[in-house]
Amino acid sequence: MKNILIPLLLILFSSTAESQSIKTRVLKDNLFIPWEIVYGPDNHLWFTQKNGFICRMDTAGTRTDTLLYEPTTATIKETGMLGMVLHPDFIAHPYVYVAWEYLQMPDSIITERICRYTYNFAANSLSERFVLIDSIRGHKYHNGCRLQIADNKLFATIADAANNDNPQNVNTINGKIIRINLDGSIPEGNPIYNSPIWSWGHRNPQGLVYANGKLYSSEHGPNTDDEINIIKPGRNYGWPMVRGYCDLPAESSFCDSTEVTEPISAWTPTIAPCGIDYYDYTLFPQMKHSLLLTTLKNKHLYCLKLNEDGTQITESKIINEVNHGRLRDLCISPDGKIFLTTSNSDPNGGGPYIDKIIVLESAESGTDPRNDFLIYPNPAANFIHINIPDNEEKLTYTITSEASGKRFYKGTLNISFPGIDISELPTGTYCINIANGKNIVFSQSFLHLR
Ligand SMILES: [Ca+2]
Ligand SMILES: [Ca+2]
Repeated sequence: MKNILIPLLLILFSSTAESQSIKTRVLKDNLFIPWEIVYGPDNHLWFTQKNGFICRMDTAGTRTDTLLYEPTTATIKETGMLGMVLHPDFIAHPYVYVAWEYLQMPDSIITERICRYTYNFAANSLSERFVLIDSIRGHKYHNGCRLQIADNKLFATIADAANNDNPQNVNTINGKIIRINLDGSIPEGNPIYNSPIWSWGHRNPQGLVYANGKLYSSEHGPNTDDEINIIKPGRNYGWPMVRGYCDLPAESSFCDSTEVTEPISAWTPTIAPCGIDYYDYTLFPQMKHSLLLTTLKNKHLYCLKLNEDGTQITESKIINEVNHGRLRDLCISPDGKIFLTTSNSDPNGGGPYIDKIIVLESAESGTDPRNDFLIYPNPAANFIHINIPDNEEKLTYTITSEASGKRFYKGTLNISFPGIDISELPTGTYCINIANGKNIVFSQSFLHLR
């Protein structure tokens, strides 16, 4: 009996220790297809909406600001304000990269561009549009547009624009994944000289994440064979000659002659895979070292466990707690919470805006740490923003030099837009104290760089 009991107890113990139950919560409602969501270094959620908006929201969902609206955004079917990524050194280079479609006149041709905007911390807005690539052929279906930055290079998925001739033709960037410098120029080391093309043979890749030294993508197949691929330079991913694996006779001969790279996972029936991200946090230990994948058609969040070196998927699980219809994209906060966006509104914009941002939290966690004070950015250049909890009504602040103890500023916070212009402060380390009456309720150091 003893011999049986001990292994049983070990199994029970290890399963509870390795798994954390999940609760979902709606953070924001009444959105229109938030196509991309990014967790920013300012501890805010940045998201696009397909109808031309770029927005920024605190992680409690209490305040959402429109940073930019592009009125020329095309919104028919799959076009719109789509992929977005922030510069990896955002405080020094507050650049936001976005891929979107517009109608090129006079013939109303659906055209895609990738451009960069600059975030102004004081004004809390985006401006200074700088175009990196323009005149990419778009279509009402198949526009790709997922962006990712790795090694200071911008990767973008460019779909086939619903034309099967594109993916195997290296004279067009449609049906490709491209790699460019952060100023739009073509980097050295791309597989084709003076071309942004990094890989080809793609149909409509809708997810892209860099992790484990690898670039993973999700891709929509036709009526069969949705895929997860590991993207390598100069490789052919097969479309339209190959769907999924090289497993049919006609595919095999093409695969042998052109060295097609097969996916690491394929789904038939299709699931319509979309945004992907890499999870390696302790909050949900059951998801450690996995790709998380949102899907549109079958409306699930997938957890795809990777093998040790990240080259294979060893297990695919559906996160059953997520039940909010079609899922478009996700991001993960540094403390391991998962933020999802839905895609249930009519894509042409004709109906009500019913999309949401959902957060996955630990069901065991108690108080919500996000309803706390927070200052950002840190280091700060000209302006610091302050997150304040919902229930605060009147707060005062002081800013003192940590080196000399000299007090530089004091005042009353504007509760509806709490922030302080610090552009006149000398470079140095300061302490901000925030008080409610005579009680200091928050105190933190920050670095000011002029
Ligand atoms: Ca393929
Ligand atoms: Ca196949």
